[in-house]
Amino acid sequence: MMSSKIAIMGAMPEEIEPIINKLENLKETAYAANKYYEGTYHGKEVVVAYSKIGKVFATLTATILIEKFGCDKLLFSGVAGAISDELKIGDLIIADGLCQHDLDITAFGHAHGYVPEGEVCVPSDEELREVAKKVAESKGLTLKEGIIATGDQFVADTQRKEWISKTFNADALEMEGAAVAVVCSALNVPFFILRAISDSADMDAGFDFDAFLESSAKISADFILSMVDAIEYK
Ligand code: 3QA
Repeated sequence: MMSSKIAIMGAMPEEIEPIINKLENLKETAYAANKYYEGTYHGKEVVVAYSKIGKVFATLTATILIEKFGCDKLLFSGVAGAISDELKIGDLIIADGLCQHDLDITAFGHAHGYVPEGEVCVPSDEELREVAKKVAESKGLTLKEGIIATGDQFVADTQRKEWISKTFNADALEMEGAAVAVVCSALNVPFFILRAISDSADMDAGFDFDAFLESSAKISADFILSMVDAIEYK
């Protein structure tokens, strides 16, 4: 059996606290103006960090988890704004692909989210998605699978949300997923993005986010820990 080190990443402290609280053999390392938590969960090695908000910080943290800490899988846990009407606060969505809704060189005739040598939509690892579906089944939870749109904006505007919906066919939006996807895909590291809904990216989003960040982050974190249990090393 090959040993493995699983990165677990969030953007905000609230998104990773429920995970760090359950680790054994915890060791904290300060690096690159951030903190990285190495430990074990039921015997499996994990490294946990929150990046801070947005694509740039997410890129930095994902890269460090892989290049400095040697993680060979990355699981992201956090909250998101819902686009799909099917998604209510507390519901879980996994990304089958991630795109950057604020990446725009359309002045040159390119599609939204596209730059040369990039992809509009970066697919997540299929095996990890299968693990997630098994975990959901065993817990009796509904998992939606769809496109997640990422951008450096907290969206609290129905028009912007509608535009993202029709341009990218996205079901949820957040501020880090696509950055993690670009890093992991370039470095050939299987990755998985899970989000629990905290708001609906509309007029009430700011208020809902504050009210549901903690509870939704916990729903996502608990699911991710069950995934760590379910991941089999080969
Ligand atoms: C929002 C967090 C960022 O890491 C992206 C939450 C949930 N709802 C969203 C929405 N639009 C975009 N993203 C999201 N996360 C950071 S702003 C609040 C910071 O409070 C996903 C997400 N509607 C800091 C306290 O001042």
